[in-house]
Amino acid sequence: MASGNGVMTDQADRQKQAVAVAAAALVENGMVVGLGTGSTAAYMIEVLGQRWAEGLRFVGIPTSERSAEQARALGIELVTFATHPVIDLAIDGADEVERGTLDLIKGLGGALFREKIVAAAAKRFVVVADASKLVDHLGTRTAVPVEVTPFGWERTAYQIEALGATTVPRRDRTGSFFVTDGGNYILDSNFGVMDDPPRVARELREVVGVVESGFFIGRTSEVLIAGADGVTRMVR
Ligand code: ABF
Repeated sequence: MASGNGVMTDQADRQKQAVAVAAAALVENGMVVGLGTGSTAAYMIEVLGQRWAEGLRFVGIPTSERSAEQARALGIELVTFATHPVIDLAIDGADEVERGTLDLIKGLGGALFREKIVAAAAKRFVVVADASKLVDHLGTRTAVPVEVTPFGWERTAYQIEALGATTVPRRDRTGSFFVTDGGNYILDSNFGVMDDPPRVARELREVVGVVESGFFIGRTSEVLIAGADGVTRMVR
């Protein structure tokens, strides 16, 4: 018999699968599709793989090496910005979704920089998440991942702390610095619950050494949220 946690995990997985199916249904023949990262996006790529096998034809731009590998293994054709600088539809997960604005914190999976380039290139940016990610104010559940250059990261951390955060350099399983696909470090920067995330995002952008932050402000077209009662669509 499954443990309490096992039951919760099964339920969360079912919700992620439901939202993945709803998101994958938005993909049409001929589209350029941004392929997100994370467990919800992975379910979505899996469904797209099934649709590809049934004859759907589109091209994908992945947000991480992980998603690229998964898509390639499913036979999905991948392209780059060199030939496809505009994305029709990008679908990605999130760590927090703010109810009123649909602004996001992303990057707990470590792919925030590529994810942001893909979201910025997309005509339509759809977020897939389970109901636990919905918050009234960003900063409720998670710190803000901030990708920084390895050179001078301590100074960059000092400056982020001067903005009111506590920072923790992200480590991998072996205790070494977690290194992003872009070769950078991540500082998980805890600002607490924020009443003005756009201001914090702007201030972070001014810090030398910051490559990108996990704030996705004003970028979301819609959010598909999976809950016990099915999939709910929230539009900005
Ligand atoms: C990516 O994966 C990230 O930006 C976010 O950190 C994470 C969400 O993963 P999951 O769907 O597994 O919660 O989308």
